[in-house]
Amino acid sequence: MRTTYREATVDSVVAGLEADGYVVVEGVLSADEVAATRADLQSVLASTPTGRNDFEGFATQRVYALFAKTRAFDGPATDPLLLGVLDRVLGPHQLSAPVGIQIGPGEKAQVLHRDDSIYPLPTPHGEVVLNTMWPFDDFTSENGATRLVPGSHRDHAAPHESGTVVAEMPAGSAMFYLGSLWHGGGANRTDRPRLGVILEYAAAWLRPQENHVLAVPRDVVATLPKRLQELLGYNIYPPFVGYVDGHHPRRCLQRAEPGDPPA
Ligand SMILES: O=C(O)CCC(=O)C(=O)O
Repeated sequence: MRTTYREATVDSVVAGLEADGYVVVEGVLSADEVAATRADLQSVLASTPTGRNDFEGFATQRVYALFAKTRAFDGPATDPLLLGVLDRVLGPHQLSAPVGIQIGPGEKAQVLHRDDSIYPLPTPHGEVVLNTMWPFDDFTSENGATRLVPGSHRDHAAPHESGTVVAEMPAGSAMFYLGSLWHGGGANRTDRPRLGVILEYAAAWLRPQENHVLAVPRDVVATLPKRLQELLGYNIYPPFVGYVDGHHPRRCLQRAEPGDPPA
């Protein structure tokens, strides 16, 4: 399904995810926001190595620990449409893998995979992962746009390459896709890199892919909005999974002031 940010609702995005496993929402970020984020990411990419294996891509750069390196995704990660869809699809949730992905010229297509296959859960199971891809170049079939297998969230057998569609979309879009949907990065047959960022979320009772509590310095997290702090691990899964010394982990971000209740 394809829609616009102006028209999209939580209901329409959830319905599209149930039907196809993915939804492209165009016009989430303005041209100015795309340009500013791109510039910020380029300075991070200047010192980011290329991948170490076929999955990362030997001609692809990946920016891990994203929230330690840029403030450009504080807003997108807590976008109200996104949080509403996450509540419906996953229930209590957290950031799992926020990663910048710049696919360089000459990169081969990535193997098709499901993002939730890293968790050893019996299949079928309810959705435990929801991913979003944010393009900062127009994604085309030539420059490495993500390939998806529509409907494959209902069929856990590995699909054939011939079932893929290419998620062409303009910079400033956000593509939602279920963790159970088969997909992979595309081959870049152009002479320019393709820049996108994934903000991947998981159910709050799972271990996130990246350990944000170690990846993002605590004094940085202390300056962020409360919802983002929670998404970065300073939260509990009710009733108390994730406590610290018997208390809510939010307390670790609070500086002790005279008169504070004892920890
Ligand atoms: O870069 C892309 O288009 C998708 C990458 C991906 O699916 C992954 O690395 O898990």
